[in-house]
Amino acid sequence: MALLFKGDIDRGGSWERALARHAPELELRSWPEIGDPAGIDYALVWAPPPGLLAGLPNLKAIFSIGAGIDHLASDPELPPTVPVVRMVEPGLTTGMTEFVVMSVLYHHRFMLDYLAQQRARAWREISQIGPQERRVGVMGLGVLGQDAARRLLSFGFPVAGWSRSPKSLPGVTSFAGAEGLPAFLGQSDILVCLLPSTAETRGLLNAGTLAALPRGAAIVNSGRGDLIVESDLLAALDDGRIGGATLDVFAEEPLPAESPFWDHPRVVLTPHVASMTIPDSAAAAVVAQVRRFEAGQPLEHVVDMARGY
Ligand code: NDP
Ligand code: OXD
Repeated sequence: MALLFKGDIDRGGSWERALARHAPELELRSWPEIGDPAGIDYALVWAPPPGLLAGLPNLKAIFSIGAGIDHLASDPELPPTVPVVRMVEPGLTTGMTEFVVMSVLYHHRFMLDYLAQQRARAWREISQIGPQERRVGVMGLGVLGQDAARRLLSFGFPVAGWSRSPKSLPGVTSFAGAEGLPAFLGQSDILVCLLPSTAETRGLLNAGTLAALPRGAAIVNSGRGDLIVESDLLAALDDGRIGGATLDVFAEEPLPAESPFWDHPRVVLTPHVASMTIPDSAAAAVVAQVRRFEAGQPLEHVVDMARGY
């Protein structure tokens, strides 16, 4: 049984070692040395060149190295009948929860203001408010959003979530669908975006929806850059309607050198590193899925390509 691997060159070695440790029986073919395409059963990929997967006639499943699958959906030749599985693994989930908790605490504790004061050599206290007075809204209550929401609750923040279908998560107020969006936004002092990029979510945060947030709200976007209309966010940051933003993802990546986000005083930015798939725990998850599938059981976390996630 052979698995094609096409990931990031720098971490290829760690993946090879992890896959060999978890499944010594699996023949690993690292792109571009793919050998006989007809002998490949599974693919584990990030941003494969368009057409690569279409050229594998006996492919049984495609595993995305990331939780997002937009890097696959953009391939016009993606084989339509081969299941696509998104990445769900504990390392990726833990990393995202760390990033979200860190970012929410950063805004909650006025760190953007203190950084500005530090640069101005100003020694001035800002009155602190308790977590119970800071309402956090998590957009996207999937695997990552639910884990982050649970951890945020443990700090004492009132936490709400917004998703396509209603959720019952202990302690988390659930809002769902287009009809639930205005009320959800209206009570999010810190808005965390953990939605996938789909036809329905692209541009969801625009001048109109940003205006529904409480004045001075902060935004943490670690979902996808195209969820936000960036020019609308900049305008809202410039006039103070949005008090600050932590941005890990952008419509264009790498972020162009001329982007005003780079040196905006109310923005913290990171280069799409909110979380990373950890080769060891991810290899264990992929190998478990392959074994399950080979034993005739269904794959988990299969993407509905028509829905986009
Ligand atoms: P899931 O598929 O588990 O969850 C997606 C969530 O989004 C679900 O709650 C879903 O609702 C909700 N959703 C999707 N479309 C809509 C819609 N139109 N309206 C309302 N809610 C919607 O994904 P994950 O939690 O695993 O990952 C989320 C995203 O995080 C990834 O797609 C990726 O883009 C991003 N990501 C970013 C990383 C980074 O480093 N910056 C790292 C990893 C992931 P429902 O539950 O009702 O289906
Ligand atoms: C992603 C990931 O989807 O890194 O961005 O998992």
